[in-house]
Amino acid sequence: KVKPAANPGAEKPADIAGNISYHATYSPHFAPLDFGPEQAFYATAESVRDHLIQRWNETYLHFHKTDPKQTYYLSMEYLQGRALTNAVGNLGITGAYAEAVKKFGYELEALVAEEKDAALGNGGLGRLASCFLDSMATLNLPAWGYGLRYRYGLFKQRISPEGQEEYAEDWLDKFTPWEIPRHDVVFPVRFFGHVEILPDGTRKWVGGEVMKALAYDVPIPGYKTKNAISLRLWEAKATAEDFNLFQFNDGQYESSAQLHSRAQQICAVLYPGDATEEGKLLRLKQQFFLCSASLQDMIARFKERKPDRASGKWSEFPTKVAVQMNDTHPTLAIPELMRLLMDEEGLGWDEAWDITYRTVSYTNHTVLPEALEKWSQIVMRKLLPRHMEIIEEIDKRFREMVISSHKEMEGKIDSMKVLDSSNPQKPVVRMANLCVVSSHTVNGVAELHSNILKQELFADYVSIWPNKFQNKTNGITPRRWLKFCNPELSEIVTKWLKTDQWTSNLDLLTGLRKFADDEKLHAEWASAKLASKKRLAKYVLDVTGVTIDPNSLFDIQIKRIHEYKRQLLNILGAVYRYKKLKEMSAEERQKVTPRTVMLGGKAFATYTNAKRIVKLVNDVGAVVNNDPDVNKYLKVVFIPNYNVSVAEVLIPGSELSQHISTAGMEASGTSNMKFSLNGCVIIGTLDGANVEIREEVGEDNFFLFGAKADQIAGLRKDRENGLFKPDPRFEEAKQLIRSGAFGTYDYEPLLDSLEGNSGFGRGDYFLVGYDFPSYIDAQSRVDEAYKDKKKWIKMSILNTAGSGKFSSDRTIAQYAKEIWDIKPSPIA
Ligand code: DL6
Repeated sequence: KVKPAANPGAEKPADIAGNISYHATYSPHFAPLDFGPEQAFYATAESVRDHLIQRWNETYLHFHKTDPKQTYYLSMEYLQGRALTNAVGNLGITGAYAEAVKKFGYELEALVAEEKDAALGNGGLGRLASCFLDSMATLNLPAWGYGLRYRYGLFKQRISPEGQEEYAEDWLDKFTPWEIPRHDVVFPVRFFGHVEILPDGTRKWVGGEVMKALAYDVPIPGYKTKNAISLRLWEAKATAEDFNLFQFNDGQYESSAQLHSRAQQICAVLYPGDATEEGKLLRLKQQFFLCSASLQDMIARFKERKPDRASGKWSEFPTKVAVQMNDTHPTLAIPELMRLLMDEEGLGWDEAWDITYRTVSYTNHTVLPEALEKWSQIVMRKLLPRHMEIIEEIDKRFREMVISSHKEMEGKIDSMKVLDSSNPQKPVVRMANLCVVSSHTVNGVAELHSNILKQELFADYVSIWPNKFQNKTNGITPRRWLKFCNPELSEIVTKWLKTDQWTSNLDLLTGLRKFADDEKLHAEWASAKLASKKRLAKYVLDVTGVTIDPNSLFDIQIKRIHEYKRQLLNILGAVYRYKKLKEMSAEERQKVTPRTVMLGGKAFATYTNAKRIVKLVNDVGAVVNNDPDVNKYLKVVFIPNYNVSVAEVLIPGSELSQHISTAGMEASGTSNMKFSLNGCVIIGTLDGANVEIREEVGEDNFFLFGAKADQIAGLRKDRENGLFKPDPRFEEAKQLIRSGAFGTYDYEPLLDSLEGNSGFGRGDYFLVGYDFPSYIDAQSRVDEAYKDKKKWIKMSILNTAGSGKFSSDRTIAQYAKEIWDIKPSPIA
């Protein structure tokens, strides 16, 4: 075997090729004669993995010796995407690997495309977690991620004449080269059972079913550093003892392996449907499985680093361990840490509570009421009887504390308490309340969102804990989202800044501002953008069969399909544009700015209106794109199966992107940051991080429209009182759809949601009608601005120049300092 060099940067392409050959020959997966692109990808990835393992081990040993305080990020979602480009890029060995694979007749880009996306997440929350890991490693922070190893990632979306169809995304179909199964890291996780009181009065959770949590480590290399951290993913397993050999030999195959099949269900899919009681139970099991395995692992490591801790230095725990809960999904970490400390380690309530409170912190990612998790107390008691006891005690003590120390808040206890039993048939645990009550810090993810948390959602708690609430505006990793996905633009940035340091100090981008009028830069910028647009046009042709013109304005909205994100506003705008184009003479049309509107995103399988929106976009596209009168001036394309690697093609090629949620509803958004960083101008509302992006890039370089967050409640009231007068242009757009111009599918339920003054599924809750006229006006300003190429390119440059704040390095440095109290610890 050709060993990987200790310093990967110094490795010669010939040695790398030898190492790839080794993996191609001895890897158990391939016949030696068959070295097609897929096999070449796996062998190359395994060769890169050797470096990652070396660094992972060195980092682990370094942390073991130096025993720093370490953060553990608990998240049910990670949207890692592809790893090869990122790995060689962060290790600084892209050129050497590109040369090495040429020896086998391959281009590195072609091999990269063989990799399946690791889509263990749903949207922004999961991608944020992945960007955070990249920054934690890059900043040399002692920090790890914990998640679940879902067998099937987020579903694959196909578009049929009926609309969106969902298929299992089989990222583990063959295997993933990036994970290391850790048969040495296994913990038991119990479900069901009952609580026993032991003779000494302590309580013990016993019985029920016990599964094994087996760790898989995914090494995360930092950029330009030797440090590599871990994303530790858990898989549920049953043991040989759980296999009933007698039943099997008796032909009872299914019942002989019941626990095995229940274990498989736990990590089968992300967000199993929760319409049924079984589905709800499975989701709760998943959440607990993540929390229990991760906490046992943290405690084991805490003891491993200083063996004398095993005999009781528990007060040190919060000085060595920080646990960040990514939204409420890992809330069970709170009662599980309490249980482990009390029932397994023998601590009393007060000490266990003090440790837990000082250890855990919580990030809120949404104010949408339907997304604030509530779990049935009945289900919780059945699945986790000891945890339910602990939650009851936390709730009781919280209420007592309010009455004894904050008498003035007594009247608010009902909405603040953790347990809501107001409906005796359906008593629930409010997970966000449990998080707020039990965490030392709670943060929102953009200034506006954090203010809404403090002033509305969690306002009552602020008077009890004025210093508990913080803001940590989200960020994105500039490595994946500019350097690697847009090499043309990133070379220009490096050339004009005369340094590539911006990749780890994104604030340096402000240095571009002084060249914003430079014609030479304009020419280079425009040519890089055109190259990315051409690549995108080819991609669109490949996946949809639609030809788009790289000289038209590329206008993109990509995100989960949701009514609050208002893809419906976008498509109604496109319908209105189509109608106006149809009404124009051929001469008039020639003055119009040609535009290609692209939308992409997945609708949750049971979210009917979101699926109707997907269908509408596709139907509008089918008519517009085939209408010879207008298709030189307008195309509407739905990009299927939007995921991280698709975003890496779309974002560099974008010129305008839409972030148009109803103000106050999008906690932050992170694709807005990716677009702006890539020199794309935003059309958007004053919502989430849009507010801060506009401040940074300048008002003139952002197309603003729509109601403000503090107007929304009043506007909804006005509407209920019949005071809303729809703009005729809005009526025209809806009418054209109703006329059947885009087919005979029943769009009425969707359009009806925009009508009426109130009522279930009616009354235009998301204020599409109210914002429509200002949206159309803003789009006209876009058309005018795009005609002035100089002006547009300057806007584009100033967007990139103003993106420094939105690096996840900045965000993570703030978490490290202001919440976790951890410090960089680079390997020497
Ligand atoms: O913080 C990451 C991301 C934000 O950028 C989005 O604005 C927000 O919608 C998302 N939140 C969630 C949580 N559930 N919901 N809805 O995904 O977090």
